[in-house]
Amino acid sequence: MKRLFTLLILLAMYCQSQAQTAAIDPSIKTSKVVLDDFMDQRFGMFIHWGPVALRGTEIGWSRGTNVPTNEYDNLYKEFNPVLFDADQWVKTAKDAGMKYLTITAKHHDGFCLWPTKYSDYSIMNSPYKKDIVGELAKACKKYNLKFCVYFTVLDWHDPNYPVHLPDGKISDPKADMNKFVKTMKNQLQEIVTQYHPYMLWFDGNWESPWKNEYGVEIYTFLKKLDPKVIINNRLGAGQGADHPNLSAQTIGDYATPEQKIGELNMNHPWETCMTICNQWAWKPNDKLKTLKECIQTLAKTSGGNGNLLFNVGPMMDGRIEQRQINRLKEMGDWLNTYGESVYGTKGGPYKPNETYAATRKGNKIYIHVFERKAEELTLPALKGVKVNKAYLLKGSKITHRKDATGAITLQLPAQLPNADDSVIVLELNTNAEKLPVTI
Ligand code: JFZ
Repeated sequence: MKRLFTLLILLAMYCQSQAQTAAIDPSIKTSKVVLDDFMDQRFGMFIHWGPVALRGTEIGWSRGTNVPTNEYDNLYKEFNPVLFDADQWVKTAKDAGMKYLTITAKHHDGFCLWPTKYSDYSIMNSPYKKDIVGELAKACKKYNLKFCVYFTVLDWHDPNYPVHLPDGKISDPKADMNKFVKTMKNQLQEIVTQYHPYMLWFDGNWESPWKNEYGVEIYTFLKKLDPKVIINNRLGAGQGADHPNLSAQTIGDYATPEQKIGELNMNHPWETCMTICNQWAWKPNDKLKTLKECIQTLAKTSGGNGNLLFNVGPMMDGRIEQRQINRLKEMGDWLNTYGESVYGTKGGPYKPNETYAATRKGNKIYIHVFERKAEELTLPALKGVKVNKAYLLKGSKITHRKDATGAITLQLPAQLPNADDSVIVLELNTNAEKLPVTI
């Protein structure tokens, strides 16, 4: 009995020590001030790029599936994107109203877009031989965009990582995860010290070789290099393809719902990543989202208190497709008029729906009206709130009334000024940011 008791105590102590190694020291976690600044940006550009653009198939995932492994792994020998112009990409993002940019420095296929000392499989051994990551970092500085880096956790190309194909099956007994993590740290050190990213976007943490301890180790390592660097929530082990939630145990600073708009959350930061077409990497004739879809996606992410990281896949010659540049510019034009209702706002107090989304700042609520379903739009009651004034953003006055239940009814103009999202401002007698969320 006594022995069993001792055993149980030892077991409990062991479990606790395990839990401690797999948690981050709260004192090194990214501060709220830094994360609030990140969430004020609201809109960024994601870029998935690499030698795979020569085939037009999906980055990483087409290696060993659509494209034979050996062929895929040799594409870099032909990768010569002579029309790559970092200023052009960053200007495209800037003109779209984007405030940050995230480049796949290394995706699951293992190819490095910067001259790393720790792998031969990099841009320096392609015919192009220019530091893509460095050029983008420089251009972002020039145009005042925050520069961010995507870095894969799994690497199907690295012999030290035990999985070599997208099927996730362990195939390599010679692999050595300790060496793999060491290389990862070395490469991240290069990235953080040379390019000073604002944020690091990890991915590929769902395969069995990856352990929470590695995530803690990497997070801690990065925070020593740069206490301010922001880190997404795909660095801990064991999550699936979707990463909508955060908890105290999460290794990372913000949630990353993928290819869907995150749910409204006033408590923790999140960023939806979504493609402008269907594929992350460039695909010829890929289906481009309509301007309506693009703008309403941005309005609904803002309305849910989240950011939108909107992805383009540049072509093999180094250019972003003109039709994508045009679409992004149209978003920028909309933001030129309506940006006040997006940047630096909070989501809510109403949850986004198919007809409208709401954002708020100070004593203002911005109602993003997607559709004129009727002559009037009725919004649920807000307790103790009086609307002093209602008007179209950059436009004329809107007639409004409050009924006995407190519901707010807005008289819509015969035609909404913008076909995709017209914004109505409600000026309140109180701070809108303090209101509880309602439906
Ligand atoms: C991941 C990447 O795999 C993808 O290539 C892209 O970079 C995106 C932003 O993030 O998306 C996933 C992650 C996991 C699965 C599918 C897509 N999965 O487990 O099927």
